[in-house]
Amino acid sequence: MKRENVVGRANVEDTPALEAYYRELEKRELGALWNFANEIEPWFPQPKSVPILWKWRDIEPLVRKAPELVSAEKAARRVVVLVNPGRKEWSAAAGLLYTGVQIMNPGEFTSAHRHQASALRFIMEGKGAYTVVDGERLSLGARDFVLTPNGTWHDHGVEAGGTQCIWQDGLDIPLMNSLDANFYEVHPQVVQTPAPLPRENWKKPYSPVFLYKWDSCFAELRTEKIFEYKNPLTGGSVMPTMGARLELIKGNTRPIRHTGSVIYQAAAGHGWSEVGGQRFEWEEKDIFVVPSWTRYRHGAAAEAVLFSFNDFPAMQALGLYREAED
Ligand code: GTQ
Repeated sequence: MKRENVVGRANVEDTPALEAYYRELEKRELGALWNFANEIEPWFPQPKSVPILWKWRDIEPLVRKAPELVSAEKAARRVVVLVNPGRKEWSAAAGLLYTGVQIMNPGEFTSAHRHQASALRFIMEGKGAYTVVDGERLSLGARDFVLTPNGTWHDHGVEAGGTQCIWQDGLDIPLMNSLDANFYEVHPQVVQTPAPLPRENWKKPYSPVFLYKWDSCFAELRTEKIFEYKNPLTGGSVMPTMGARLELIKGNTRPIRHTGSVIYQAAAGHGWSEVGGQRFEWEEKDIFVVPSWTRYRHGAAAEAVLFSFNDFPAMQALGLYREAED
């Protein structure tokens, strides 16, 4: 039986009288639900985002070109954004998640600001990068993971004696804008004056730990096969809207699908993923996405590591997280 003909689903044929009626409705900013009910109430999630893989070898030359064309100061954030062809309007890499690749030369810095959107960064390469989060200065090395939780002041840069640094930014910008809940403020100083950040009686809805160094995360990953970046006070996700993890891949993972989107970066080694029937061959620094309710699995012949971040905490907070193994 065709879905359109299932009892309880709209199945109305146009007549000249109905068409005239629809024009009358339209003139008054009204609509007839039966014409679009099937679209706005799908049987299961119908993401506009498509599975997509960005090969680092394709985006790297363009990322490296940006500093030749625009200063970090003028750009404010000199970032090449990875935009899903199905979610251009929201500047999303997939679903409710934004991602971009930021590049900074030695001696460059960005000005301090804060916003309602939460940010996280996974350092791809370089020496001497730092970020200042609510006054706390953090030194960033390759494959370190750092948070800029919602509402925290942040600026960043690369020390004069460092090398060109590149990292992946992940933000929940499309979620904030879908909820019409985004705010943005510029700090009174161009860059913050570093100062210790008191941690007693931590009441914030995000992790008091902002920096997760690669070596200790990787050591735990080796034994656990999966490493979830956690808020040590709650054991839950690092921020209220986004979670992040490392996965050790060797052999094939079982196919799964779930609500919520995932943005991956290959952190070490190489392998493949099947996402919604597409096969992606990935190697270090490649970035790919899994849209909501899209079946996927990963594989690697030799040990490989995938970094990823997701919007599962937002889904769970709203009671919308669902997964299936079929
Ligand atoms: O560093 O705060 O890639 O505000 C996009 C928006 C980075 C940031 C991005 C941002 C930032």
